[in-house]
Amino acid sequence: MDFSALPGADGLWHNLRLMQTDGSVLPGMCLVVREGKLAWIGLEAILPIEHAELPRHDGQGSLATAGLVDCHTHLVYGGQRANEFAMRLEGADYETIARSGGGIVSTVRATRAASEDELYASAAPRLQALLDEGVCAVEIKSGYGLALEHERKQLRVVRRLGLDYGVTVRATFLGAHALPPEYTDRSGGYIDLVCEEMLPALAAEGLVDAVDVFCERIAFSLAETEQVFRTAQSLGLPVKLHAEQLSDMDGAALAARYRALSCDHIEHLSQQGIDAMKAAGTVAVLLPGAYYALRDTHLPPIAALRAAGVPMAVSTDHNPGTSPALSLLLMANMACTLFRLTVPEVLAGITLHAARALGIADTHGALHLGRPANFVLWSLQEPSELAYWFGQRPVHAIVRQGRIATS
Ligand code: DI6
Ligand code: FE
Repeated sequence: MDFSALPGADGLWHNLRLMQTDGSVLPGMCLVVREGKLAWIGLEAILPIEHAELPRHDGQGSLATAGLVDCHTHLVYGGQRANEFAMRLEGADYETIARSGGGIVSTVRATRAASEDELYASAAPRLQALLDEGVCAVEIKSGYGLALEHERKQLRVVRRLGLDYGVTVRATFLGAHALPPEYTDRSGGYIDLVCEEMLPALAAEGLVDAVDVFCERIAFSLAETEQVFRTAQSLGLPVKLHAEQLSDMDGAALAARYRALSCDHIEHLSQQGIDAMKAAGTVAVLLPGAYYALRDTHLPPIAALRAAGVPMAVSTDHNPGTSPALSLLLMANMACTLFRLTVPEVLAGITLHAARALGIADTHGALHLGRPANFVLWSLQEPSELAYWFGQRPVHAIVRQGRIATS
């Protein structure tokens, strides 16, 4: 993919119905793009004269929104795990499979065996699928290498994807995702390696934008999580957490003490965790794909999060084990159907709040003057249709980083 070969989006995008942040729609709107940035937003009827002669792109009455943001993915990995899907159908559960050498560690074997180019080649079409649905910023985690050279290999692929596809990519180091086989029963030793060697080296190479940990009884303890957070803090990197997915580990409260950008999964989040997240401004990232694929029945505490005013984001959590999903709009539908998010909540959850969960809300997740042009025109009548249809791709046009990226 050569992003720089795509046509520029400079010009007057008119005949739009623009979705506002509260979910309402303004007809007769236009967006002016100059040098790849939003230079004017408003009613066509009062378009300033200096923009009147620009080349025109007729939106044909389509619904315009900010580009979507997928704030939690594990998009770069080797192999796939359909065998575990089959095993779960025969009665095995995720934790049992993980403890018997399958699960994350089996993807680690496949990722270690793959070259950088092979990882790139398998991840690229997955990224393209997200982009084709209007995603303009995406987070991609490491965590299937679990050794310096293999985590580096994953993160280099993440950076290359961002450059080649002209999409904002945030690279999150998830070295503390699972215990690699060579450290069996030596989890303290592995966390020392993560903190003393892997994270400092990868951060120095400019490969890391944030740091995540899987804090869980099949992964890392609260104390180990804190050790990683302290290292991240000393390197000036923001943290996030896979928190309370399978059990309440009190991880969210710890993450909030480190001013985490987000706590993700959170099916078993307590009121104490919610209060701590609210006080710290931490975003709750909901991952209905994993909830669905694991046939989880323990709902995240949506009503309590709503009552506390914790911002909620929704993401694919694309990964080969628990969420082989490549549609953020399907996740939006599932967040409504399974978790009972309202339409305005879910629309903010795949735009504004997802951008906050990545620390990029000053450039993504909403349309504002001066920002790089990232927007989607949808062949839809009203915003609720974004969450209502599933299995459709109602895209009319995509402008990503100032270029027309519609395939
Ligand atoms: N939680 C998840 O949902 C993914 N990682 C994590 O910590 C699952 C990763 C996998 O099973 O490969
Ligand atoms: Fe995840």
